[in-house]
Amino acid sequence: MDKQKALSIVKDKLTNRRFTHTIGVMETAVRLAEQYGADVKKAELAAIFHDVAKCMPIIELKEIMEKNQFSLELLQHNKELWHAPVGAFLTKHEYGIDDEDVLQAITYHTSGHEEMSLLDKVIYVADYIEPNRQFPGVEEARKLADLDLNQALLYALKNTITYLIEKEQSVYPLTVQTYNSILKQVK
Ligand code: DGI
Ligand code: FE
Ligand code: FE
Ligand code: FE
Repeated sequence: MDKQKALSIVKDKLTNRRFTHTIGVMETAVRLAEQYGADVKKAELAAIFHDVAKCMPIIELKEIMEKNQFSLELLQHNKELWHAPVGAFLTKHEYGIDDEDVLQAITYHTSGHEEMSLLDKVIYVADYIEPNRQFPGVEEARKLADLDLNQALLYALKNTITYLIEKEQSVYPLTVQTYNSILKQVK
């Protein structure tokens, strides 16, 4: 699918603010893919679709998960996590993209997973540092991303987990497993 077609699909599904974020992720993902040698076209496509389910009502996300045998474990965890795998599902079944690398990067863009590919890492980090993001630590994450993708990823995971703990929110086990796995790759 070409870039303009993909963008026109997601524009329709997102608020203006979320679409602006998506453009930021796309541009950042392309830049990181070039820098670190990931597939630039796959990075662009995954970034465009990564939040396609983000603005759907929770009840619809839940329905899609229940009807399509998503893991019960995920249904019991925080709703914030649902849009990622559901987004990948829709990208495949509604929009016909069947590139497994792209679908995997979308599926795991919120939690990460233990064996992240270069493309998965590019999308995770691009989502975290895109230019419209504003939160404590984002400047540091951007600096790290210029130098070392794994260091940027580790920093993002550490910050996310710390933030969730400070707010007394549950941490999805896969998020912690991802942190442990990247820690090993960095040290
Ligand atoms: O969709 P975005 O806002 O662009 O970013 P995202 O998909 O990376 O994250 C969405 C939200 O998910 C964000 O508020 C942080 C939250 N999150 C990430 N990991 C976990 C999590 N929430 C819980 N409860 N547990 C996690 O492990
Ligand atoms: Fe997201
Ligand atoms: Fe993220
Ligand atoms: Fe996002």
